[in-house]
Amino acid sequence: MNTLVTRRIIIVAAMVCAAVGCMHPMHLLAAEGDKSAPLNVLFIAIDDLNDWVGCLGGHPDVKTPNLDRLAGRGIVFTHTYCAAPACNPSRAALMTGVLPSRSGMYVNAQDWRKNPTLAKTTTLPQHFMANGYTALGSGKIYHGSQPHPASWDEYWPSKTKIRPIDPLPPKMPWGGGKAAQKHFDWGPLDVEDDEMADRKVAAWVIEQLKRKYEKPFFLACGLFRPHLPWYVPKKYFDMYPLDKITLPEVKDDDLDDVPEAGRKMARPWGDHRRVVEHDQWRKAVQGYLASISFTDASVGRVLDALDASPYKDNTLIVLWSDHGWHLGEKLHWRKFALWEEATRNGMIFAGPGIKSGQRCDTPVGLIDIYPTLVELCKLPAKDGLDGLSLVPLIENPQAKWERPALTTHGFKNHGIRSEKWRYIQYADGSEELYDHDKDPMEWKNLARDDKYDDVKKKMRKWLPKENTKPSKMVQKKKRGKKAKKKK
Ligand SMILES: [Ca+2]
Ligand SMILES: [Ca+2]
Repeated sequence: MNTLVTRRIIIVAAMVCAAVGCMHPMHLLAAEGDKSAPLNVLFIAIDDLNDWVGCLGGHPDVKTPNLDRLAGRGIVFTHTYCAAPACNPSRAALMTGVLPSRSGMYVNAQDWRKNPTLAKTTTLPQHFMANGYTALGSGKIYHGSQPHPASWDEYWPSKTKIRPIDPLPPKMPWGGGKAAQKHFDWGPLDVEDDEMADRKVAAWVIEQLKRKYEKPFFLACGLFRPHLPWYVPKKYFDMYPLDKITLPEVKDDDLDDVPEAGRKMARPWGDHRRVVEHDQWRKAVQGYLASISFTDASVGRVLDALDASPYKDNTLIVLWSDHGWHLGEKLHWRKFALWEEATRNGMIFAGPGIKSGQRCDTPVGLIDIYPTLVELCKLPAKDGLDGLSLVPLIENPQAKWERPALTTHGFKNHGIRSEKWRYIQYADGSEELYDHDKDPMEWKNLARDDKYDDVKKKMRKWLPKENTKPSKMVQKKKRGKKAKKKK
């Protein structure tokens, strides 16, 4: 209850603050170093990056000096979980502050902009614009095919085209065809870094850091890699020699104690079988690692540009990835599941007022970014946000935090992560329970052991009270013969 009380005090304080007009007059902005001047925001999004980051400890081989450097100058939340393990619903939730269970926005095939609840919300950059900021950005912030022009004053390449096209290898390295499954492919590119779309996005962001602004800025930089396909310049592949790659630890019978609903999410007969049959596992891990290091270098360039800019000391940095990724764990690939690998990702805050070199291991959510930025930038509190401001944890990473992290994948399928437990409940009522103190790989499902009934009961308390039916799909899903017969 303490957290709730504290939060209420913070909200009331923020409301009083807004009411008496302690918003910063914009002309103060020119005065660099003025502690009362509003902070700029550098908002860096990375696509599909799981915990394979040096400072998160998810993979022994990965090299991410720039992400680690950023973590070192602020606070890294080592256990951050997405609201949904897919690009579109995760980003829609983060940018609107509304959980999938409340909005009914669950999967990539829905248009978040036409969702009845989300269409009416004020997005995070819109809230900043409404409070005196210039919002500008480039790259993937919302789902690629669903940009949101109303969120930005300026966007590059344009408000409807979010990024340039990436170079491709002359032929698909994995030989193409059915085995590679379109973008489920990897291999080195014989191009310079600057030819990559992410580098063009970063270069545009860097140019914006050289400009003069009338107002404080909210500057978004959306980096696409390590999203598939894992085509990046060869030097990043060379960082990870094939014979020295560490593969994830996988138990072949891991799905035996997982309910049917979970096995359907894992689809072991799909990607995993293909990867193993074609002897691609090692190469795939190499491609993912190479893509991570490529993005790490992009982040480094942007950080260097910020440090060389007049905004070095009055800009708050937040960096996040939209969800995790499996590379064979639970015989599963990609996201689209409720286990640790698909749901965990990194999140870093750094900048004025944030102590450097901090780590917080408390499970929190990407959903918490909206209220946290609002509080850190002293904007008026925003109603209707499902996240909690993480400021108490930024101030004291050991602070008591009651609420576990919630991830939802499709209607009524939920995963709840506390410090010790992961509890999953699928729409059909079937369950999983893992003890992270003893079983960080989530190999042993304890849900059927009545010894854990109390634990399950406590975890169920955090399931969403409402489950909104999915809003309309963009494309009609292909229906199987069975569904047709029923009609
Ligand atoms: Ca993604
Ligand atoms: Ca198992």
